[in-house]
Amino acid sequence: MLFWKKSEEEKRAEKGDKSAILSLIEKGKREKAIEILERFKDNEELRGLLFRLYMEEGKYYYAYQLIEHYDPNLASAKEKALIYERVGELQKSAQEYAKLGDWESLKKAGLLLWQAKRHQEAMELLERALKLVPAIRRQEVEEPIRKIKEELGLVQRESLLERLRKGLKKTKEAVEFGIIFAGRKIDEELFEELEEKLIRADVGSKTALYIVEELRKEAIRKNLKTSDQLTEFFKKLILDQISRCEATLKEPHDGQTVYLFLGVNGSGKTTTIGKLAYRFVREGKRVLLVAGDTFRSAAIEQLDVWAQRSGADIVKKHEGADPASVVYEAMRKGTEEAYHVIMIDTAGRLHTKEPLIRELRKIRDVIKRFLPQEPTETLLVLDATIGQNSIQQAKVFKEAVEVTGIVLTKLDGSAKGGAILPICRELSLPVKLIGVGEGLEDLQPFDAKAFVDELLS
Ligand SMILES: Nc1nc2c(ncn2[C@@H]2O[C@H](COP(=O)(O)OP(=O)(O)OP(=O)(O)O)[C@@H](O)[C@H]2O)c(=O)[nH]1
Ligand SMILES: [Mg+2]
Repeated sequence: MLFWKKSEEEKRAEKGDKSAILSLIEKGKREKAIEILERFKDNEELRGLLFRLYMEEGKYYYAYQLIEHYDPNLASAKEKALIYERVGELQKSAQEYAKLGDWESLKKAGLLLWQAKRHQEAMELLERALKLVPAIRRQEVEEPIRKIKEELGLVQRESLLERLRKGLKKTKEAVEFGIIFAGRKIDEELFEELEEKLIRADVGSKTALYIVEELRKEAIRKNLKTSDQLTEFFKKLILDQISRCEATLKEPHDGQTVYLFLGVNGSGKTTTIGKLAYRFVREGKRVLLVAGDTFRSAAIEQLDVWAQRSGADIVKKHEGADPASVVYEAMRKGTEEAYHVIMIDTAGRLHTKEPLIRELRKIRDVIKRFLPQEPTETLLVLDATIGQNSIQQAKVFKEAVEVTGIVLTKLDGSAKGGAILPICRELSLPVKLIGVGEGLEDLQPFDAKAFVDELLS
């Protein structure tokens, strides 16, 4: 009886009976409903229904065909903005966002036009957004404006080196190598002072002693009189310690590239993901952020803000959700919708060591179930302000999963930049990125030579 009723209903639906089609949808037979509705695109009412289904199912390209070839009035400005964006019609999308008029839509429109290389129009929209944006979110609009001005040559671009210089300011002020090596007499006092400064910069006492000993020997060997004659040798000693840790981030490859981020609370994982997302989106990649840190709702919200700032998409669940299930959903979406880059944020509560290790392994296994070769990078994020103390933390993460590199954050806020020496030696992991500030562009590759040159300039 039931079976008969069902097929009767389907028969009516097949003939374009709206209530029968609605009933199919209600029963979850959405694909069937879509298949039927596609034969009735000329019927205004059914076309509207088909459009709704396309939108709900995320079939933007089909929705796009409907509004382009049948009826532009099917979609609201907001829907059109989304559809055009998804099919890569950046200018059209921007036009629709601009119509909405609120600051976030204006910003979005500006970013899209910028991506479409229409700098002047992008600036105009962003300037409009700037007039409406609440004070605490102002930076989100100011940053792209500054960037566009840089690209247009209207303002001087801040170089990597300048940012690194700012980033190492605190460590430099604490050690003042410049003064020590400014032609002072070579004597015991000099070596003692140098050793103390090296320790203050957190290079570790053993390394400090080793470096000073080597300098002493060199001074005797070459009968040197003033400290400036030791500068190059000192640089070389430091460089010897850190150059083997220099490595660059593996860039996104064809297909989906997954980056997994580990690290204790507050080390800078979410911020680093945000900065990288910003870079990848600017390079034209589709980026998916994954809120795998479900421990605090604030952590999820923070990643959400970064997704908006950078123009990436996000997969998130409620606070307390199983992180591996968030990752599962993200991997499904990421592979089905062919995102280029998937970046996974995780929680790092060290006081629960065993559960933490289990959780991280579970996340890794979920990734591998979808993409056996991934993650391309598993990055351990360490906070430079706690210097050498981060080494112990790092070991727990290394025990959990295979770490491919370190991101050393907050160098700008730290006088312990020297900790990079013991970090490099004891963890035997390459340093792939360094964080030198809170801005979108304050993340850079680790260039050992530039690092040492800056520290000693
Ligand atoms: N000055 C400076 N601050 C940074 C840098 N990287 C991160 N921060 C700041 O450090 C704080 C913590 O960063 P998050 O990205 O929230 O750290 P997290 O690892 O995600 O922390 P939880 O989500 O609490 O586990 C934030 O206030 C960031 O703005 C950096 O390179 N320089
Ligand atoms: Mg976080």
